[in-house]
Amino acid sequence: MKGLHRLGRRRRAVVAGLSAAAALAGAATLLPSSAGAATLGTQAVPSGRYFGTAVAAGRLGDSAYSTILDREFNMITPENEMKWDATEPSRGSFNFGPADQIVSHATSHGQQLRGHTLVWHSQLPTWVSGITDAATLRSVMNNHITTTMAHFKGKIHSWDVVNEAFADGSTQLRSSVFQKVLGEGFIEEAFRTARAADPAAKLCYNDYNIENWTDAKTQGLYAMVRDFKSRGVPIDCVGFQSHFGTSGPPASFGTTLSNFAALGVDVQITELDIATAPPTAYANTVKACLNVSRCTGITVWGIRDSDSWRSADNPLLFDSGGNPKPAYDAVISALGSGTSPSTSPSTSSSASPSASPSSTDQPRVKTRRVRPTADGTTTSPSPSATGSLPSTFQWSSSGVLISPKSDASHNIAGIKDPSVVYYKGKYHVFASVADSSGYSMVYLSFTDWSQAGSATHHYLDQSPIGTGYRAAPQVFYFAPQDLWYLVYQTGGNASYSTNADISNPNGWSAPKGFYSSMPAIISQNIGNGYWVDMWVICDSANCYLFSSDDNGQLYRSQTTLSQFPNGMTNTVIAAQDANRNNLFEASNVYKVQGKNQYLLLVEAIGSDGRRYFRSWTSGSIDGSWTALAASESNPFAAAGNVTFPSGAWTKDISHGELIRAGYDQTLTISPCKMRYLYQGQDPNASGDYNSLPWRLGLLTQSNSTC
Ligand code: 9MR
Repeated sequence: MKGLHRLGRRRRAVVAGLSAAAALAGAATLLPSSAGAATLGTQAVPSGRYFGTAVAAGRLGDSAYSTILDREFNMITPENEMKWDATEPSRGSFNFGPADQIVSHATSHGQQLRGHTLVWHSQLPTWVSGITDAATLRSVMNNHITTTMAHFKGKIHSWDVVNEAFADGSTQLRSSVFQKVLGEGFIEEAFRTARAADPAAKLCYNDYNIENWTDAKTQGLYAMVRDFKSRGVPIDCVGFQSHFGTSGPPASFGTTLSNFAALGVDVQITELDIATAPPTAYANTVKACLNVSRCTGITVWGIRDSDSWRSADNPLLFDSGGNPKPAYDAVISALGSGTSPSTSPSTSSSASPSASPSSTDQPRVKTRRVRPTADGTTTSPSPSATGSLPSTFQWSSSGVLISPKSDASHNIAGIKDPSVVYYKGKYHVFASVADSSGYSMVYLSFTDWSQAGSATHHYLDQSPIGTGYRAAPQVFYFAPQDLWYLVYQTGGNASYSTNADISNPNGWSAPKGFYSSMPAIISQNIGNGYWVDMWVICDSANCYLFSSDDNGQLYRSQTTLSQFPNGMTNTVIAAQDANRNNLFEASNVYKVQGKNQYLLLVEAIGSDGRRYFRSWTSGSIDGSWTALAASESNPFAAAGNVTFPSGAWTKDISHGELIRAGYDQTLTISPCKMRYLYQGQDPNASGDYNSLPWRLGLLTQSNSTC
């Protein structure tokens, strides 16, 4: 990271970092309850899912209600407050008051939000249902979507863009003003408008009676989603309302979820309630979701039976007195068993973990190259994983392990942005080196951390990588090509070099760009930021390139595994925060060993101006991301959750990398006894950002339970 031309802005950003974490699209900032007894939300988090409820603004003042809400749920759907009759009761006159009340409750309690709903035939004011002219209705619909989404921009995890558009018992759309006046194309138009309005929100189609696979309505919707995906119409998720009778979900519910997921959309259970709340029916519903890795969360449609739209059925998890019912225990226990969901056909997240160099590491071509499987010393000394990621972290830091080494042609102020793999009995570290005149990169290797300080520094500007601005390296072995890749930034592009032998610093090829130019979505959002910190991770089908803009956006592009490194396209905003300090730079994405789970780390700037890391998890690389330890008070890593037995040499826990369990393109980590190589600096240092005395140290997790 960190361009030459960034000096002034860096300092301003540090000073500006005063506000508390704002809600982040695609990721909440806090867990709803502190560590302790299992709750619905905390039980869902380890598998990368959320557990939500519908909330009525009018009940927030009922403390029995809000106590359960904040203890149990980490996702909120406003039950009625975002519907058209509430938000735009007369044309062009918007009222977001009741919805804002819920949003503000969610934000201050670290809960994410589902937006419900933008285009629906019901709860639609008569001024809309009476429109007969297509041009008027089109403009009214698009304005409603744009204005509503703009108001909540950056705060909504998923929007129900279109609700209940299909007719019961049919593959066709139901009759509605939208269908009659605009034709069936209104759905596509609504989704396109929605994407433009808030590119970071997941866009869902939501409906009921679509849970049974063979139902005509299910099939009609399936055909529409397949068509949308094949034509690039922006749809990210399908919401299955799941208002069930006493027998609970149909036997084919799991098939339905996985078949939709296989189209390349997330699936969510959005309005679950079951007449009389039989525990087994609830458990079966939860398990159906857990069995599909793209089933990203479950929302029940209300908290207590007395809060339900069908209260006579007593369909919820808490009785009217707020006591958990037997169904609650069944859900808690089903969630607890679901931390390793089986794979849906849609995802490739079941890619073999790379801890053992046996599977993905098999080279296709026999060459002179040094192969990672050449001896038995290739496995990282990371513990093998049978555990799960915790939701709070504690670390112990080493002192400074690696300092810059200047030579006749390099007068280095700081060593930064390390990337590290353990391969053939050695740690191989790549890092940026900075001084007031610019950035280049360095390579060193050593057998043990006690040797790190004495390792030789090889300056990569002497390799074909060459001189000029090169920074923030990431190294991995790309098994399909039996080749090492170094990914780094070169100012105007994300670049890479390759090398047959990681231990040969002169073997790197000259830089090549991943893109022909900065993707449009980045130039549209980067503002005064900088395009930094490129990061590649692959599953068994695709490779993804993440980057940051120091302006609140995390971007993601993708290509197929077979095309890599060519074909990086479809750049989208993977996460966004209105306060750039909350989502600043140095993002890492890892595969968690033994699970269909990914871990996202993003460096943030705290209210004290110091750097720290936030974390999220997801069942797939393309999200959605659920908060893990994502706030200043519960960070992934910050000075506050790190002890320094050999002296507190830094208050910044900044740009670095986890020590991986393997070294290939899957970037697999163990969730146990984690170690993080990071950059820190003397807290009293000041001056130009690029001349700060950054040094490298190693965090070791001290609260690992596995
Ligand atoms: O729970 C909602 C209830 O308070 C409203 O009176 C009703 C009005 O239509 O909508 C209920 O929520 C519905 C949701 O928005 C869409 N799917 C069906 C839900 C239950 O009717």
